[in-house]
Amino acid sequence: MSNRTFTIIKPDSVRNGNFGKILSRLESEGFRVLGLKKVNLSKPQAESFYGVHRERPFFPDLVKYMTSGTVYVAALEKEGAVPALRTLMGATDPSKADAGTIRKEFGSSIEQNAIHGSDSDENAKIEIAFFFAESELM
Ligand code: FUP
Repeated sequence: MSNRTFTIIKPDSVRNGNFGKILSRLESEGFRVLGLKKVNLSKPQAESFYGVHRERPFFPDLVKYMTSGTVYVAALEKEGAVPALRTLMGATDPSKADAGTIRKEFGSSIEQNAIHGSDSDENAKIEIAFFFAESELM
């Protein structure tokens, strides 16, 4: 199992002033930040990042939302990072997420759900490489 995962602190979190709180939560749960960038995603970047969902009805709105404001992207390290972050994030729909999860605390809808986390080691590697050169991770 890899020790790396990838996260996006999404536009609603940044707009609502929750970036620092979410980062603090990640750190207190034992994630180390290997790389961090403040980014405004372009439409092609958002379309490509969420390419697996291209045919889904929510795709245009998802792209519009993800390009609606600044995000922070980060590469994180922790033992069993992928499942650890998925558990900490909670279910995609914040109303269905467990108490104490980031999405329950900070998300407002299935679209504006505060945070992204990779769903497999393979995708974590792809998503980290989407935003970071290996030399930028430390
Ligand atoms: P997750 O891995 O929990 O982020 O969820 P998915 O990969 O299934 O979905 C990716 C993103 O698409 C979600 F974060 C939000 C968006 N989405 C919707 O807007 N509507 C849906 O019905 C499902 C997902």
